[in-house]
Amino acid sequence: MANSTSREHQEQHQEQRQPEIGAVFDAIVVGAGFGGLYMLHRLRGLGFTARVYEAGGGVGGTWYWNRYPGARCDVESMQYSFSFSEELDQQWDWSEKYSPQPEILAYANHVTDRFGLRPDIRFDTRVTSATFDETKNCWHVETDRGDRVSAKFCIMAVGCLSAANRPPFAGMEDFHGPIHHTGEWPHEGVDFTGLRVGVIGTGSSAIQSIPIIAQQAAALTVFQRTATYSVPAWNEKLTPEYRRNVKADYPALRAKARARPTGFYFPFNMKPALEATEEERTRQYEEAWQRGGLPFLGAFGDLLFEKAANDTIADFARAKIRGIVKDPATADLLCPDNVFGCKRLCVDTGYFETYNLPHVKLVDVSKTPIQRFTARGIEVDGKEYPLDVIVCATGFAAMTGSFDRIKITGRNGLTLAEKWRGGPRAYLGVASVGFPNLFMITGPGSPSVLASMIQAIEQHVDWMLDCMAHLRDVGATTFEPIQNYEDEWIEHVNEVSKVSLRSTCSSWYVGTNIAGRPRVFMPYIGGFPVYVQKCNEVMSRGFEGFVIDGGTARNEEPRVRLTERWRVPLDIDVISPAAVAARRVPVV
Ligand code: N01
Repeated sequence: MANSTSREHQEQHQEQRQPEIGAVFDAIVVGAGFGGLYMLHRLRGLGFTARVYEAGGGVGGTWYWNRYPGARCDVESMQYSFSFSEELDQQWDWSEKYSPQPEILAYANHVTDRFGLRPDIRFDTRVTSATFDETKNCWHVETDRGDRVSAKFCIMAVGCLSAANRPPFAGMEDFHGPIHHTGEWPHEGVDFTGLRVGVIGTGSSAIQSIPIIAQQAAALTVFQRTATYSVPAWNEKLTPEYRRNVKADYPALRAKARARPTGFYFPFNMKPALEATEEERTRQYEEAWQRGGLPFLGAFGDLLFEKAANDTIADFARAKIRGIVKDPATADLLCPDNVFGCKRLCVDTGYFETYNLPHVKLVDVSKTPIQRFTARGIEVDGKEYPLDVIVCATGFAAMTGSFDRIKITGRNGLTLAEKWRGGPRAYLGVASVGFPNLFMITGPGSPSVLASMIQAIEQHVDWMLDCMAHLRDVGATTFEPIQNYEDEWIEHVNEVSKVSLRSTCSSWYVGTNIAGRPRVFMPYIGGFPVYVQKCNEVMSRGFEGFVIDGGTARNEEPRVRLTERWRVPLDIDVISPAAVAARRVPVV
């Protein structure tokens, strides 16, 4: 497990450290979540010098910040983990099917120490700006601790869901009690015992935390703007025998996961729901419900493509809610009326059951929004709800918010924020025209949040390292996408999103969870293996679509191929939007 002594020593040392001025590295990495950690490991493995800056006091990214009660992964832990080291896979033991945040954070620390990564990371340090120097072909990076360093490559490992969305509710400053955001939870925890608690939001963070907060609070009021579908996790302790069985053939499981649109493996029924009888559908949904979790969406093959098929799973899920929640009026409010799985599906333990507790109330703020915070609570529709503490489970400025926090300036003084004003633009989601040698791990336009994040991270990092090693081999100075390739990719990302029902509702996938943001479907929904194949092709064609400049630079295949392990057969039989689009299957 994690070496806490070396960590404490390191954190203490960091507090006292002097700013680094003038240091030059091959690569600067922004963020020490899973993306930054794996990037650093690979950079070092290939002999690159690197500095990682991390705003938090430790590694882990999402799992460092999101310490709210009940936080846990909802991709099974034995898949929600790095796959690059078979020894690591064999040595680490996950305790639960969906392991809790402290255990995932311990894993991140374990990986950090096991691979000796900590010395290259500077904690409690937020990168404030990154500026491309067109005369020296390098990036100058500045931090809030006065560091001024430069590097040939700048790598954004800033995460997709890292910039907390704190809606500017009127009167926030008047509220007499604490206000916590789930994504920036106090490290010492929050004791809700005997308190009147208000939770704003009913997304994944709320759904995980509400049942636990309800156990402690004297009264809990949940302010719901949009009802959410949620499937039971049926979380459980993993037995040694289960772990042994998985580990006996771990590489095969990893390979199967890579062939899936989601980047993780679960049983998937190809049959379209609309071809099944009602009885067969109900049986299939019931079985899938009993297995629980995100794989519920694999009950039939057409659920995210055909509205009529989606209606059948939505009806089933609403009936489940009505079967659990005793008060019919509350059950009505909790029943979503949008497309099932359109917003990110939630996975819960006892969420709907919580509303049967006498001290838990649901307040609908869909038609009459939260008016203001008062000194003593929250006011909605002229009524004040008295509260001692407020939890904002209001989500994130997804995909681009963490880029927006850094002033990233490319060629001709153009900032990334300016370029992305109408929506993010990046070729393959890895790099953007006008920003040479800047890589984005799980950037917008890549599968990222629609795949298992750690697999998506590993594939991106491996691709980027093959690329960087090639640039070094040929003595190239810059690497940058070509405009029409970037444009075509963005067009493809948009086109393929229309094939899926996921693009039809308001959600953070399209940026509309926050007023004023452009509506653009940001992740690539074509399916993980489809995307991987595209990345492999681009590389095999000598980085087609990129300009490689300087030295003896050639657009040719790289010598180093970390990406070999990502060459999986394209499982076209598994329905993904790209597969559907390729076959021209008609969809709603
Ligand atoms: O955030 P969200 P989250 N007034 O955006 C509401 C991942 N994750 O932190 O739907 C009132 O989903 C908002 O309402 P609406 C996962 O990918 C994973 O919960 O916009 N309400 C919504 O109900 C997830 O999808 C896990 O109408 C307001 C809620 O706040 C993503 O992170 C666990 C409001 C925000 O929900 C984000 O999840 C946690 C306002 N002004 C998170 N503004 C796992 O299980 C917002 N809301 C692995």
